[in-house]
Amino acid sequence: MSSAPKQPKDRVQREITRRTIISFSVFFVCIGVGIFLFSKLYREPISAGYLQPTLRKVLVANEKLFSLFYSKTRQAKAFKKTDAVTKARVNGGVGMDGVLDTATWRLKVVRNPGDTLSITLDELKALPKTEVVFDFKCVEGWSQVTWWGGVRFSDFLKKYNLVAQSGMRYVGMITPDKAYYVGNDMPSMMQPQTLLCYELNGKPLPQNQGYPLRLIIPVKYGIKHLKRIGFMYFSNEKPRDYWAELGYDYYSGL
Ligand SMILES: Nc1nc2c(c(=O)[nH]1)N[C@H]1C(S)=C(S)[C@@H](COP(=O)(O)O)O[C@H]1N2
Ligand SMILES: [Mo]
Repeated sequence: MSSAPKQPKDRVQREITRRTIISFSVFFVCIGVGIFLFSKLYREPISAGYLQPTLRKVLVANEKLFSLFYSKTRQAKAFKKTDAVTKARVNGGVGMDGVLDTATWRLKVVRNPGDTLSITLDELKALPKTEVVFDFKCVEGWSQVTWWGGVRFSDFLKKYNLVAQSGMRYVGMITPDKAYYVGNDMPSMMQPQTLLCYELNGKPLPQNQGYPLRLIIPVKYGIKHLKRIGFMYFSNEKPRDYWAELGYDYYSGL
């Protein structure tokens, strides 16, 4: 009789011990697996693009997922002109050395191999103008509402008989000195807010913000908005991309 109440207590104690052992085992196995995977990733040779292949695979998977949910009608939130800052921040000066002179500048567009268009700023300004006010976001962590004007990329394609080229997967752009270059997917380029832009706050672009012509592509981070366009081409392969080659996400969508 006297030992009867002890039995359930022992059982409870044994059960607690058993569960504690299981918990700690699971805990240590998890840590072990974590350390193993991390050291495997850490030792992985870094190939093209300054990134471990496994991490690169994660970026590519993300890109596929984003593209899946992307619709042609998706647009960046539009703001009023009065919401825009009067002094837009300047960031990034690769390919922007010296002062650009539009007496000699031409937008070179490779329509087909051996068929390159050469377009002046006045010719671009003669096309219908579109204005866009949106929240410009830089991967470095700042954003500001800015007001831009120029010709819609899709309008530009129609006017210059480049509609067949819009069937290709990418558009590549390069500065005149070839130091900065980006690639953008065609659905993002054809989005109605994407501009070949020549105005900021209703005035010609300042030199350091891409005079005479820059890309404004509101569904992408700032790195994709190439300033001072010199060359444009169309491709089914991913065009070379300055920041993607330094490890950033190629798609860089918002
Ligand atoms: N030619 C050129 N274009 C560029 C860059 C650059 O370094 N060179 N930097 C990019 C980055 S990182 C950002 S955030 C935006 C900044 O545009 P802004 O100077 O008009 O603010 O330009 C993009 N376009
Ligand atoms: Mo940026």
